[in-house]
Amino acid sequence: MLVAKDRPTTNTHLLSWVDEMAKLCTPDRIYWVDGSDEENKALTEEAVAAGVLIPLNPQKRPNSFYSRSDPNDVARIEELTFICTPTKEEAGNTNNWMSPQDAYGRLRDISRNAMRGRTMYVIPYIMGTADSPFAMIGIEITDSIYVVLNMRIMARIGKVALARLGDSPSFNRGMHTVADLDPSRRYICHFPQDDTIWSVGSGYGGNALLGKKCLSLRIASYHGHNQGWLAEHMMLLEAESPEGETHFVAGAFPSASGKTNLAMLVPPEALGGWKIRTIGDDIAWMRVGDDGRLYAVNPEAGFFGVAPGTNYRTNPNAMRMLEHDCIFTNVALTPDMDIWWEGMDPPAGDLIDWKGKPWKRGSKEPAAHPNSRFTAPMDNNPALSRYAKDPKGVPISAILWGGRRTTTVPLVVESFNWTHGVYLGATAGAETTAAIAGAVGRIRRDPMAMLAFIGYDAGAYFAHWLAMFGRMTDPPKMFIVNWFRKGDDGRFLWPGYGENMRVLKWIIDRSSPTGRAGALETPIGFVPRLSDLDLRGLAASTDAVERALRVDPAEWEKELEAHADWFEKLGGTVPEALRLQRRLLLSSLKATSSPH
Ligand code: OXD
Ligand code: MN
Repeated sequence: MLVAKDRPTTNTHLLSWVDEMAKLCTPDRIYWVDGSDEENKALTEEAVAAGVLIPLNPQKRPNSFYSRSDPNDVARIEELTFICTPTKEEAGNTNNWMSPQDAYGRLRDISRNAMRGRTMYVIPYIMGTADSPFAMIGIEITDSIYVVLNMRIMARIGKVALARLGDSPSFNRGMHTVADLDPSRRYICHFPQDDTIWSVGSGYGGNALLGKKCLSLRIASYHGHNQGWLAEHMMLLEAESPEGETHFVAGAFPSASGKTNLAMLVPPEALGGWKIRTIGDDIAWMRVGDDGRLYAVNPEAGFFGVAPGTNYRTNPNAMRMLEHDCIFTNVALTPDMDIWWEGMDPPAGDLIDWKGKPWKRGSKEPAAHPNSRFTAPMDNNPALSRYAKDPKGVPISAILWGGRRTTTVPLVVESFNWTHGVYLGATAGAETTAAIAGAVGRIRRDPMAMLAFIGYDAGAYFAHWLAMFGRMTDPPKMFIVNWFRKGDDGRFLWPGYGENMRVLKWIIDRSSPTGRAGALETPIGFVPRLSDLDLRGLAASTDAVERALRVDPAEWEKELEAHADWFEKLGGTVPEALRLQRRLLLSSLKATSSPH
């Protein structure tokens, strides 16, 4: 058992807040996390002794551990996630709202004595590298050792954060307790004005690792709006062409739609030597640089990715990344204490499923939970970009809005201009996935993949995106991409994964100042013709690719009508420029597709 250390800071703001929380939660002991390797070893041993972590086979997966969450606590819970601003209008129509007074009252009630018999861990952490001018400091208080060990992978924690904080009052206050894991007493509350997060009743990643969705997206987007920058749900990649040119691409995709795979893509050999390297797989903070370009950093230090579907064919870099020093949550276990999930080669024998029950080969129930996860240090990634830790970030040439749509949306569309690009992001849609509790397979609008993460009013967020244009002299181009369109036979029209490099190549060519690739102008944007894509060595039929690229006027008329409902739902703050953009698209679609 680690003993409580002396308080490692003289920061009175921090000390008095920790005292206040300790008085409320009455833990048996308080432990300040220092982030050292010795500490990690001791905490890991403690977690193993407590049964929170199960060591995996050290021959197969050295220094890696397995964890199961409570079966009622396996995903982010959007119904119980709140933005607690003084007025409901500030939170807007896409967020759940509670008044700060009401929320603090409930949270205090649930947290009162919630840590009795437990340790209160205090985790100082930095999102961003310690030397980055854009880094943000948070302190997470938690009673979950699992959270401490995961935060260690996902952020820079301990002494380094306290050193940077010094005596400043400027840090995010993140209070987390698993309490009694009762779903009816589960709240994830954000107080943007107070720079405070309070999460109770859940130990699941996105609800409990407060540096990630809560701070780096919801709270950060609120700061970004006030301060003139963007906090986005985006992967970031470096693409090096065979000629040695480097380009940086950002992509917002809904949860569980392949951001990690895209950021680690292995290009097909037929394309002659492209290289993709990862900067980030989930979050990008973007600011305008002195040269008028948009610069992005990944504030995270690791990857908290969806495990099922990851295999040597879909993402070989991820499989290598997961070979050691990882934590796996809610996957299945093999008899020799290794991990397994759906999408891997069939297991040699029977398994133990994510609930800890025996699982027979061929069983219809999934062995791994569909939202089971790996937590992997960034440095494990064999394709990590040398720019991944660049404190000032990388200049972005192109922004992708990823849909997850089986119909209507072509493989790729380039926007006519910035306003149209923002429109495409604001209306992007997705079929729901297992990363969010609730129905799977329904279409929902997921603007900029930020529906669950905008920390303020969505209309104001769109206006902020529009306004960012005025700050740049060399803005990135914007595109929608959709790897998920299906043919009438229900099969995907585009093979995806590594082959997406062909789409990226077109995007990069379209975004470069010399504009090397051609396109067809359609009423909804520029779409590549078959001959504009490099399809050398592609296994898919050109007929399928053609269908993946098609703009169907009837489908788009319906789509644009549906956008009106969406804007209606968002309310009066949707910028006029986007409403007019919709009407313009619809009118020109009708005008150009009606027979004479
Ligand atoms: C995630 C998510 O965990 O988007 O990254 O849900
Ligand atoms: Mn995400």
